[in-house]
Amino acid sequence: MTRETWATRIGFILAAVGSAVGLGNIWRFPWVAAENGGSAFLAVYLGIVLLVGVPGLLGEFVIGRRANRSPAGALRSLSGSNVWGAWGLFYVVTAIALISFYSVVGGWILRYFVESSLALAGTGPTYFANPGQYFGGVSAGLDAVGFHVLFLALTAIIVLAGVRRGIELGTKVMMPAVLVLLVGLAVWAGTQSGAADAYAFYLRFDAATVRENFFGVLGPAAGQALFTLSLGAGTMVTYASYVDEDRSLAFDGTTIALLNTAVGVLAGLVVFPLLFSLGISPGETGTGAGALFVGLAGAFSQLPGGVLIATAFFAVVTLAALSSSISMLEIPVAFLVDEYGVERRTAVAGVGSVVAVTGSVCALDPAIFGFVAGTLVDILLTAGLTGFLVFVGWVMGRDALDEFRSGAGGVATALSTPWLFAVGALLPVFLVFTLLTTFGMDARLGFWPTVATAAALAVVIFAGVR
Ligand code: TYR
Repeated sequence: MTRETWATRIGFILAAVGSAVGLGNIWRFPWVAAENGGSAFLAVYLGIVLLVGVPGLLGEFVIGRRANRSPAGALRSLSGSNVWGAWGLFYVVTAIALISFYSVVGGWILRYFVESSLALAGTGPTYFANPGQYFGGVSAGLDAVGFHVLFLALTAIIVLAGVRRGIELGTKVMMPAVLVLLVGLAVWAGTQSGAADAYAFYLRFDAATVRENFFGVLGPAAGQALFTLSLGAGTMVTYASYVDEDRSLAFDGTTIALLNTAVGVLAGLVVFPLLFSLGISPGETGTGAGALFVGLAGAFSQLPGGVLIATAFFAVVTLAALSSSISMLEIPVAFLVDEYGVERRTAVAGVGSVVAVTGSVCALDPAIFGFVAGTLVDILLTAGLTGFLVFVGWVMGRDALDEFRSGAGGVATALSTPWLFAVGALLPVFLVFTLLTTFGMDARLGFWPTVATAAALAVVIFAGVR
């Protein structure tokens, strides 16, 4: 059987944007930012998106398009080494960890969407009445398991339909809807009473805080940047493996990262005015998984037309989450299809059943959920991207340059050699050190001198070898 490819260029870009834009932009970003110093976080985060995210994204693209295989097969076939092939299994595990917690949150959101729609139609219970209590019910017990499975089933149906008729067609419908609704919501949010305060909170640049908090926010900022760009699990390797044209990966990658960042900023322009219109600043809602749900539902309950706004908002989040969860499920599915010739149907059913169970564990146990969503995923994605980049720099080398340049314009071609140094030497050093900060190592190591020395050494060694 011939391997599927994207039907159109815009199809690939929208699928990748669909993967990138998700709960990471709308749900995770506000509370990670609130936990890590607000706008200080935003500044560090934007820098990391440009300097680490985009080059990293291109690293994954180069592997995927070169190999036309999903991550495990790609690493083995490009290197000819079973050790790399075995490391490739890491990505299958990462993808399963990701979708296990992601489809739980997806389930909560689906429930909010369903109940807002019912309330809009005048038939549902008014779930806004006590937002805290309502969220407690949504996020616990069999209710949470049921909606997790439902969300997973929706994801599976799209993946089942294949690359063109499922993922490409689905994201071609979902992404424009997300963009239009989100812009509409942002405009509406701008008319609310709290908007000016919200913008002041969200967009102010506080240089002192950046300086004081730099070390503390580095790890979470890097984690968030990788998460939001869908890096480190192999989604972008897999999606690029369905690209069959010579077009500029650098152009596509930059477009995808910019669109994703724009949606993140836009989501803040919706979320923060809503919270502020109630007079709650994000710091006060507390942080953690549920804060945003409780805060927003509280806002919806008090605003004129709140049910309508709630329905539109949760529609956006549901679509954004779905277009991301399909890109997670596609990783293990493509692995089984590519490496073992398993039929797509069987692969989806098999992986889906596993995630139904692992996700239910997350849904039922808040401690496990918190560990997976907060710590484990950051560690796995950081380690995963490091693996890909070391591979691009040290194993692919010249081939990576060729692949990067194939279809690229003048600017991208000129940047290709610096890019290879970045992915082969600088970024792995950076990522390893952010991993260490996650484990609280920075103070002991004398952080920056060590990073600088290690980076310089890596560049010299890399230049010598290449
Ligand atoms: N980028 C997605 C979001 O922001 C999450 C995601 C992470 C999707 C890793 C895929 C992936 O491989 O919601």
